[in-house]
Parts: sequence; structure tokens; C-alpha cells
Amino acid sequence: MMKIDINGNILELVVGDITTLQTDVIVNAANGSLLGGGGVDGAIHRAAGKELLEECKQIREKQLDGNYLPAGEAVITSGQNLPASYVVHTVGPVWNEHDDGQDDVLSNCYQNALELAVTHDASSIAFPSISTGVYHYPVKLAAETALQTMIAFLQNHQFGQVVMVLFSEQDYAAYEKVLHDLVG
Ligand code: AR6
Repeated sequence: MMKIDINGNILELVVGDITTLQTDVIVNAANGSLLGGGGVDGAIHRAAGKELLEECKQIREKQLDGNYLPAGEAVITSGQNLPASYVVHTVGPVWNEHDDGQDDVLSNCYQNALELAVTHDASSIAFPSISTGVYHYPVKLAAETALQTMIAFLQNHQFGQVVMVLFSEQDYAAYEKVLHDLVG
């Protein structure tokens, strides 16, 4: 585990299952349908229970007029049966080596999730490594964008605690190296 102070806030990297975290908010790496899937999305819906899917359907109908949630954007539901109070659902970019705007889209996922947490008076949030599973974003590049976005946010806010939850030792090592390089 790596834990650093940024402007009175805590930023930490841990290995684990995000569905077990007791932060105010956990973030889901969803797809635009918001109707569930594999990876961390499947794990969150299984642990939260079917009421989470109902909330997501309501958001699709009422907040999104039936449309898909675009990549980079985020919406919030309750945590249902999870230890977390809220789930922020965001959609990462699908990796494409010929597209150079993906880091901005990925950064927006983290930024929009953090802003939703603030508007819901949360003081702790846990993120998975968005886009680096099924969406194939390279882990090192994703770590640079994720951590730079979190650090810039924490430098400008009195938030509390941000936890980056990695699902393997290998991903943890990649994020740890990038964080060391960013904070010196
Ligand atoms: N806790 C923390 N991290 C996890 C967990 C968990 N329980 N389970 C998996 N991961 P992915 P994406 C890690 O594929 O690339 C879904 O089907 C995983 O090892 O979940 O953004 C959605 O519905 C990886 O490091 O998300 C979308 O269709 C990271 O979470 C699509 O996948 C993200 O992998 C989104 O793809």
C-alpha cells in the first residue's frame, strides 16, 4: 500500500476488491448502457443487488432521455447493498492506438466522478483502473492520466481521501511507479 498527503488530503493505492470498500463513494467502470456487464461492473452489480440496476434504468430513462451515457461522463446512484453510500457510474474510452483524444476522455471520467462526490458531500472515494480491462487501455498510460487528474483535483480541494483500487499486483506496481515519478 502507498499513501501520500496532497494538500491535507490522502491519496492511496491499494490492491483489492472495490466492492468491499467502505468509502462514501465507489466508482464503476460501466458501459454507456448502464445495464451492467463484466469486470468491475459485473462485480459491483452482483454485490449491490438488483435495485442498483433499477436505479440505472431510471437514469437512462429520465436523466438521459433513453440515450447511452457518453464516454467521459458520470452519473450517481445509491450504493444499495454495498458498504459504500453511493456508486458513480462512468464510461471510460475504448483504447484505440490511432486516436489521440483518449487521455482527455479518461481524465474527464476521474474529474466528473470527483465533482459528483463533492456535490454529494462525500469525503472519500474509491476508483478502479477505468478502461484497462475489457477496454484495453495500456495500464501505464491510464495510470498517468488517472493520477495526474486526482493530484490536480486534490491540490485545489479540501476533499478527504481518494483510493485507487488495483485488482492485481502487476497493476499496483505500474500505478506505484507512475505515482513515484509524479510526486518525486
Ligand atoms: N475491484 C477492483 N477492480 C476490479 C474488480 C474489482 N472487483 N474487478 C475487475 N477489476 P473492466 P473497462 C479491474 O474490464 O476496461 C465491463 O463489461 C480489472 O482488473 O472492468 O473500463 C463494462 O460493462 C481492470 O483493472 O473495465 C464495460 O462494458 C479494471 O477493473 C467494460 O467492461 C477495469 O476493467 C468496461 O471496460
